[in-house]
Amino acid sequence: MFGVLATLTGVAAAHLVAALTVPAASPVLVVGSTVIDLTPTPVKEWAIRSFGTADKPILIGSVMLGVLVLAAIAGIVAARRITAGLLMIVGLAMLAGVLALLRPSAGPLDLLPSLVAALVGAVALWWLHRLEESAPGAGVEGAAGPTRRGVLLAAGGLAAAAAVLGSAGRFISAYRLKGTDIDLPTATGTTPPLPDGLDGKIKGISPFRTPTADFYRVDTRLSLPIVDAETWSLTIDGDVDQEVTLTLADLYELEVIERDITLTCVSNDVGGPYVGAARWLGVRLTDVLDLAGIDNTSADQILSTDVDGMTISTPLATATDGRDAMIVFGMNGEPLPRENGFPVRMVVPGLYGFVSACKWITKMTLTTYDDQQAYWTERDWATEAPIKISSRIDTPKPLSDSSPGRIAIGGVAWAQGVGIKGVEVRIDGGPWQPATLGPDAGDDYWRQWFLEWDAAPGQHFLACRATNNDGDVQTPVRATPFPEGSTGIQEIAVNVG
Ligand SMILES: Nc1nc2c(c(=O)[nH]1)N[C@H]1C(S)=C(S)[C@@H](COP(=O)(O)O)O[C@H]1N2
Ligand SMILES: [Mo]
Repeated sequence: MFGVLATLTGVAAAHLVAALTVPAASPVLVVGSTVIDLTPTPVKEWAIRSFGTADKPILIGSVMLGVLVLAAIAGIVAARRITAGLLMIVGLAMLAGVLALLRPSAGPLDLLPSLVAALVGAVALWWLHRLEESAPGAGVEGAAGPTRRGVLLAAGGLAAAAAVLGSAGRFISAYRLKGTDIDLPTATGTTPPLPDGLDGKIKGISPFRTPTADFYRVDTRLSLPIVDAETWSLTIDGDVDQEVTLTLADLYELEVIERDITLTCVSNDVGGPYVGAARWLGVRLTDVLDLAGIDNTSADQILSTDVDGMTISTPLATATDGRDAMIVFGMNGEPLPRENGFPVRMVVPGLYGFVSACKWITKMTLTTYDDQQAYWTERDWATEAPIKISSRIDTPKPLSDSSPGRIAIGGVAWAQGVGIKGVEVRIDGGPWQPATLGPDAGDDYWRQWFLEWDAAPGQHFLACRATNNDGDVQTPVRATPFPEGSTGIQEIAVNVG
C-alpha cells in the first residue's frame, strides 16, 4: 500500500513537471510510447481493431496497472528492508528516464520528470516508512487503531497530493494545448463550394464533409505535441539542389490552394471508421520541393520527419505525378487542430495516411528507400500504398431493429484519384441493385449513396460494393489491413419487425 501511494505521488509530480516542460516525457507516457513502438504489427492491428480509439486509454491504464503492481512489491520489500524498497522505486523511475532519453527527439530536459518521480516517490516511501516505524504498536498485527492515526493521515495526505499534482499537470497540458488560432491566407483561386450532400435527406448517413471534431485520428502519440506556429519551420534537405528552410510566412508566399480530399487509414477494415472527408488549405507539395530543386535528384522517397522525430515515407514519383499533393495548414476553413497536425501536415490524395499524411511535419528529406527507412517501413508495411476502392454502409446499423416498410440503405464510397462511378447493394444474397449516388465533389472525394428498400419483417443481410470510374469493381476477396490495406465487401445483418 505504501509503495503504491508513494509511486502514485511520484508519478503525479512527474506528470506536473512534464506538463511544464516536455509533456511527452511524463514517465507513464514514455513507457506507453515505448510499448507502442515495440509492439509487433499484428498485435497493434488487433488492438486498433478491438479497441478502436480507446486503444490508447487502455494502453495507459495497463501501463499504470503494471507500474502499480511493481510499486506494491517495492512497498512490501520496503517494510522489511527500506533501502531495497527505495532502490526499487528509484530504479523504476530511472528506467522510465532512460526510455525518455531514447525517444527520437529527446533532449536532456526529458530526464527531468523521471528524476522528479524518483525523488518524490522515494521520499514519500521513506516518510511513510519512518512514520510507521515510530508509531506506537508498530509491527503488531491488526493494530490499525487510533495509535496509527498519524500514519493513516499521512497516507491520506499523500493520496490527496497525488490527485492534486496529477490534475494540475493535466490542466496545464490542456492549457498549453490551446491557441492554434493563426491567421490563414485565402486560396489564390476560387474553390467551388462543396455541393449539398445527402445528409439532410438520408438519416444516419455520414455527413458529406466530416465535421473537424469528428475526424478520425490515428497516430503513434500518447500526448499531443505543443508546436509554436511562430517558430515552426519546414526544412527540405537530402538529395536536393539546395537545402531550404521555410517558415509559415514563407509558405503563405506560395500559391495557396484549397481542395476537397478524403483521407483514409490503411488500418481501416472494410466498413470501418478510419476515413474522413475535409477541405484542406495549403500549398502544392511540388511548389515546395521546387524551392529546394529536385530536377537532378536520384531520390525515390520523401522521408518526412515530425517534431518528435517520427518518420513517414512517401513515394516521390507518386506524390509528384500531377495529383493535388499538398502541404496543408488549414482544415475546413480553420487552422489544423493539434490532433490533425498543427501547424502543418502533408496530404496526398490517393495514398493511405501512413505513407503520405505526416502530421506536425518539420522536415522532408529526399532520399531512397535503400538508404533510409521510415517508422512503418521498418515494420514491414508497404511503401507504395494506394488507397483501395471501398464502400461502407452507414445506415441501417449492423444488428439494428427497424420497423417494416420503406427504409433507406445508405453510406459512402471512395476511390481517390479515380472517382466512384457507381455503388450497388445486395439484399439477402439477391442480385446487385444500383444505388443512387449523391453529388460529386471530385475524384479525390468520397460519394454518398442510398437505396430505398421495402423491408419485410425478419432478419436480412445487406451488402454493398463500389465501382470506380475505370470500371474496377470492389473485390469480395478479403485482405487484412497489413501490409497494404483491407479488401472485401461489407455485409451486415439487420432485424425488421
Ligand atoms: N507525425 C505523424 N503523422 C502521422 C501519423 C503519425 O503517427 N505521426 N499517422 C499517420 C496515419 S497512419 C494516418 S491514417 C493519418 C491520420 O491523420 P488524422 O489523424 O488527421 O486523421 O496521419 C498520418 N500522419
Ligand atoms: Mo493510417
